[in-house]
Amino acid sequence: EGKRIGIVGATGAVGRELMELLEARDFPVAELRLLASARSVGKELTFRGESIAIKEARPEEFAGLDYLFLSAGGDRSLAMAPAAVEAGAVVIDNSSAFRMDDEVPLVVPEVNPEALLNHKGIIANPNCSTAITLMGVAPLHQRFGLKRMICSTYQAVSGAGATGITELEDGVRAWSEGKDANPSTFPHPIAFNLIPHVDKFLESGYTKEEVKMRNESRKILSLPSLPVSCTCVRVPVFRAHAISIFAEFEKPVDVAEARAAVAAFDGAELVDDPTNLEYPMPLGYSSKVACGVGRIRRDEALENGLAFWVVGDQLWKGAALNALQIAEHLVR
Ligand code: A2P
Ligand code: 11C
Repeated sequence: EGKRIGIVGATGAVGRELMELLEARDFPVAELRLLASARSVGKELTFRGESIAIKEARPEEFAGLDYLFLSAGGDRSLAMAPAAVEAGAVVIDNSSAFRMDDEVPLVVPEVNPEALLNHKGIIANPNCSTAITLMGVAPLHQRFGLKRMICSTYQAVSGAGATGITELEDGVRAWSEGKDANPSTFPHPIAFNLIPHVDKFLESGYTKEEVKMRNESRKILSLPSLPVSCTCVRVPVFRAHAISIFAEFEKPVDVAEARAAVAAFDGAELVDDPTNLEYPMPLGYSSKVACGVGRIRRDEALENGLAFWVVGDQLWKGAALNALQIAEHLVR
């Protein structure tokens, strides 16, 4: 039976990928309402060959919806989710607004699908770096029991939305023409650079993005006191995040068993053949459903430790795909 679907943020980087995935994955859509800011009224987008007019996201538009995907930033989620639940829709929220709310499940379907059973109308989609990181961490946690995690992210510009993508394109063009970059989305030029700063700085010296990695990993893995330390870095890559992870486990680790656990995990792909120069990279993991895991080796600084590398599409597993997989689970 077809579902009535709404997308708030349909014109954004994540919203457009969500439309593509709804079509490509044959989600049973009976009606699609595309919602954005008043600026987009008058524009149209195409879904299954049909043109759909964009409307302003207002509570009246939520009536009769089965599922509403929110992808227009945390403030819009806070303002709109209660009205959508009131109207009877299940809200799948891509922002950080509700993720740490005890009443709201925070779900990566391959990792903690059981959390979906207890939703009260709002389900949170994790931060992109966290979701992708956990696609490598979860199979190893299931096998060896995670005790501690230290990581550095290499985050694509798509994480900052459509303007992040154009800012990298503009920066590359400016460089090739011998001109100065003119950053506005990022705090510094992003082309040919690395910026160790994603989201706002906190008193502790960590950024909000780094704290999301800690808090969201704890919630999704049901490990409320897991020690996590993270440095998040913006890199000049278009749409796939990569994460270097050092993890300590309860049980003695074995690299062959770790590789087998990753290879058997739904949604993860083992790409780990250094002698043939095979390891996952952002170019190979853009517009790809699976996340790649490789460089698995014994960590020499931790007890029962493994070092490894995970790559996944920020706009897909980090956002639109994970959100859609949540809806697919609920429909099943
Ligand atoms: P619009 O295109 O009308 O500004 P991105 O993450 O790529 O930056 O996209 C942000 C998305 O959030 C866009 O679809 C944008 O719509 C939408 N958006 C921004 N502000 C609002 C708002 N006040 N109400 C609804 N949607 C909004
Ligand atoms: C980035 N991870 O790459 C961010 C974007 O909490 O959903 C997503 C922020 C969030 O900039």
